[in-house]
Amino acid sequence: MNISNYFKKEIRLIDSQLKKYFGVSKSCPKILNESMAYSVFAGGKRLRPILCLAAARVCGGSIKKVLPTACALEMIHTYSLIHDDLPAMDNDDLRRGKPTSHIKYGEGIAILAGDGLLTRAFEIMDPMVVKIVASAAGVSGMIGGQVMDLLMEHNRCPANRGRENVEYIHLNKTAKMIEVSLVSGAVLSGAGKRQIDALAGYGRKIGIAFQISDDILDILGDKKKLGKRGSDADNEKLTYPSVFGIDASARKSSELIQSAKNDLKIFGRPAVTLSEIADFVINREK
Ligand code: GRG
Repeated sequence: MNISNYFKKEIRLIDSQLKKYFGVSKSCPKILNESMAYSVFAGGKRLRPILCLAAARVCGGSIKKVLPTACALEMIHTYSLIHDDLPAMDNDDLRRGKPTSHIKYGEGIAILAGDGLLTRAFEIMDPMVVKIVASAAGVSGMIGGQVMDLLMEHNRCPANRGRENVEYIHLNKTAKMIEVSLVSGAVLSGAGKRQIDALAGYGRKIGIAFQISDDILDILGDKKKLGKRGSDADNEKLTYPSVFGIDASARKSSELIQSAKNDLKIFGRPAVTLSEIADFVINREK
């Protein structure tokens, strides 16, 4: 099966499970349920749940067991995007080709939709991985990275700290959630240390490469395909291209992908899908 058909099949599986979490509930206000579902089903690539399931597949795990955690990772990711788009953060009005949550529902509901998705995620994920996911999403992970991203806006990064700070941002804001998507799939599949370490290394590297390619797409990408306007320049963000230039950034992301693919060697032939996902990370148009 080619990679695009593989993605389509996995997205169908993930979406059919995700839908189960957004049925009508007497205790959850209708507008909250609607706003959470609006962003979750706005057409994301589902990269994190796809990686979680791919790790389970390569480790011989049960998809049924891992699927709720895969959905929880997508909920955390979607919460982060809703909050990232708020006026106090990146102030974006378009995401996944649709008006952002605060444009559609107002700021208060958008903040609460994000909060709702984050807490619901911890309700549905497997208790075995709560700690590692919380750590990747938390203050020494995605939130820490986002804080540094915010602090460094409007060219506030000292010239001699560009490399150190952009590496911190990419690792924490983006790569740790991608890494934990793989590690949680492996842990829930009973993988051994060697397998977990290999998937962690692969995840961290494709995660950094993913954010570098996001930075490049923000400059060069087709905004229609991306479904967002690209606000890095307006916000004078500290990005890979702003520190190293576009060519060196593209070279760095290719090197990371090559090295990530080397980490898969211990799995042999069954890791071919993960290897193709790594290529997708830097060849994608959205
Ligand atoms: C706690 C107030 C508060 C805010 C947290 C942590 C955070 C806000 C925002 C982080 C946003 C973030 C992780 C941005 C960078 C990651 C990135 C490249 C996101 C886009 O991911 P894709 O391309 O999106 O996978 P789709 O739409 O395909 O799911």
